[in-house]
Amino acid sequence: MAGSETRSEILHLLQQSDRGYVSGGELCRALGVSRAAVWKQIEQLRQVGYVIEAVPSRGYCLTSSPDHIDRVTLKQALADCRLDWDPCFVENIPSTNAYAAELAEKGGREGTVVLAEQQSAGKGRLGRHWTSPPGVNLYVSMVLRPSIPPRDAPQLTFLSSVAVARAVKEVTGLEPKVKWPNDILIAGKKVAGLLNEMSAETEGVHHVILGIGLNVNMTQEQFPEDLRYPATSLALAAGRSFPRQALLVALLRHLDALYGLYQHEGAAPIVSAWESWFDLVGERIEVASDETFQGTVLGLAEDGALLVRRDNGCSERVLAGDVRPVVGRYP
Ligand code: BT5
Repeated sequence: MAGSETRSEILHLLQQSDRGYVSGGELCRALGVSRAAVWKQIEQLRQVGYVIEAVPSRGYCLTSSPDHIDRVTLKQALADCRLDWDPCFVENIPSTNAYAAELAEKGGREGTVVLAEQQSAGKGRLGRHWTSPPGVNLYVSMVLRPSIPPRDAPQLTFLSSVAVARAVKEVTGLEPKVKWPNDILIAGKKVAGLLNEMSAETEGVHHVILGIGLNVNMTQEQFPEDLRYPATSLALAAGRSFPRQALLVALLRHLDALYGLYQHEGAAPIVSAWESWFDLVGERIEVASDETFQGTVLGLAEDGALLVRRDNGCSERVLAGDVRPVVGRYP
């Protein structure tokens, strides 16, 4: 059993114990590891913020936890999902997307989920950086292997946007909006960014990595000053903190359901679900793509293009770029 699995099992046993204390011997027997291994993992749990008392002849007792994501209870909460989600936890890596792609290249199966406490080189689009402080947010990447042509892969960005919006609304009661192509906003401020990356040949997709960064309990001081757009976290927007695990469970469950819908019915229901979280149809926006121009938003095409009517009356399909409303919808 790997160290992280032993740690997760120890935590689970301590959390489940109705007597409060679990003896070192019981932990060794339950996990089939040595006392030294148990002690080492208890020390590691303490280092990441768990308060675990050790009382001679009684054992270990968990008295306080940080906002932790627990593998065992996460798996239980996802047990009835269509996909067999397989979470893989890491403390600190450059990027969950890069690591998930590495796993996928080595044959990692659909449903592999990489989750990090922090990222040292979190990736945005076009080589941009995603600020990823430890312990407060969700940094998560999923491996999917859809049977679709490469040109359809952008549809999955809209699928994950809807999953994030639904999860945020369900767990926090806040009213998120989606922004084309890959942002989730609350009151006009960016609370989540999505980065989907694909490996494909002409005939088909090998895998798609769905990367999601959701600012959960991040404080104002943790944001850099030079952000492209105003940003927020769920905690800043609501004035209270939220458990990351509940958000992750909701996110994966919505993703599971939407992916099933996508596989059975195609992009149409995903596009209309996305449009229901989008508040710029009929609004004037500025598009920064190959060129910069203004126009009125018509909606989203099934391939993920944003449909915009230019001032000269021509309709434009915008496939990549950034948009912002011309008048004050966003701060
Ligand atoms: C995105 O790019 O919004 C995609 C972000 C995807 C991050 C996730 S985290 C898990 C997975 N693993 C990765 O390595 N990445 C994914 P883009 O639209 O290019 O926006 C990037 C811009 O957002 C930056 O240039 C900053 O201005 C701003 N930004 C950076 N960190 C932010 C944060 N935590 N919250 C809000 N805005 C941020």
